[in-house]
Amino acid sequence: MSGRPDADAVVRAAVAVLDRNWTGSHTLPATGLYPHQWSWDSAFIAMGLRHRSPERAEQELESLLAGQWADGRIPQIVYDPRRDDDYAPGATFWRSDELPGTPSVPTAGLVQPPNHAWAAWEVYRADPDADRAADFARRVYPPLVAWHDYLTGRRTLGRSPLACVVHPWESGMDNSPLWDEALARLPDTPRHKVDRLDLRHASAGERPSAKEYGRFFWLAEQYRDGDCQDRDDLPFLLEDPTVNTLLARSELALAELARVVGADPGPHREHHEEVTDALDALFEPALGLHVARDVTTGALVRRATVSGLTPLLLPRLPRATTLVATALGPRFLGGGALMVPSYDVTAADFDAGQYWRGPAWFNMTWLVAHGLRLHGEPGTADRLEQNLRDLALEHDFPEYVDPATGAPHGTRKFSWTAAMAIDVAV
Ligand code: 2M8
Repeated sequence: MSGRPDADAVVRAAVAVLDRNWTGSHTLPATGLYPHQWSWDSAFIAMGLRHRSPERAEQELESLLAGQWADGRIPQIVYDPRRDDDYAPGATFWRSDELPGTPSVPTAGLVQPPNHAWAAWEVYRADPDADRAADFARRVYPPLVAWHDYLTGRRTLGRSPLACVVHPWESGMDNSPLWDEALARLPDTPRHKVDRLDLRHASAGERPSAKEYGRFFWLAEQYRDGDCQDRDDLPFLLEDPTVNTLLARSELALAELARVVGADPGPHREHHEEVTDALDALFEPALGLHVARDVTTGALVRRATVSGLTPLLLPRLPRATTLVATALGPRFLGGGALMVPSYDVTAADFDAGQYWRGPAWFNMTWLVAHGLRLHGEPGTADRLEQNLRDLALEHDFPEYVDPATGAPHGTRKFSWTAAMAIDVAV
């Protein structure tokens, strides 16, 4: 995609953002609002960093893996103890050091979507130093296998090969409408005082509501007080399309890494197929895309969100034609959106500025653009990527934007926005 006049300017500015947010071992999602290392952010960041510094991209992923638990989970957050007063819930909330099988660094007990093996494979491929790349592959393959084993062993709680999330934070799409009904069944009164430290850095209208935060904390408390054990009677248990799509996509990457390190790629390919097939149970014909399944009630959550478009990343997806039509149709891109809205623009409660309830996110647009290219829509993919990098540069790498106007929201100098912009500009 080289040759576009401002590609260099995009890359220069984006690299400056990633340099600014680099701590020496990992990249903060943004200074201020997110002062620790976040799991799926780091994998997206590595995807962009690999073009400028494969070595640093390797360090980014390995610094996250230093937070892995003995049961294989890669935590949602690896805390920087020096910044524990800057984000809630912090390390003192989780007290991970009191549990057996936890790493020496403090972490959250929850997880985030598994895009790591995919990122590791892309970083490996981008590293021109063959010896360094091979060493990296040898070091990261076993912990990445353990991570997938955790998800397929302990997290398949819905009598299906699909992995469950036990908290909205685990989906990465914290206040997505997919979680509304399940959250409504929960108390919003945690014992722990809900510190809204986030509101020092972002306006209340752009963040989850007080009620949502009450429920987020209550649920996190329940999970922590159960020693972060995964049981099929947890109060929040859902199968999410993006989590499982990234699991399936990452299994393909693990198959490639297995080849490199002399392991058997077969089981990864088989698991990829199994999850791809199982995702069909989340397909909702009336909406023309995948939705979440509430394991507690057994019901599908009938809301059209960007999560349900990401199965397009899977090469052998049976519903690909329908999903492409839905992506291009009135609920998402049909009205001329510049990037992919996080929620159905035709829904009565769509809100173009409210976090995961409408705005377009750079990581999700990047994922959907990949999927559209894979399934025969290169023109739309190119247009989305062009808008992605242009809006990123124009608005100082915002966290998310109004999908119709491109107006920026959330924090600025946001790392995965910069990383995605590099990836599409080089
Ligand atoms: C947002 O989530 C955190 C909790 O994990 C928060 O709101 O404080 C989400 O956008 C999530 O996807 C992202 O990983 C995280 C850090 O950028 O921020």
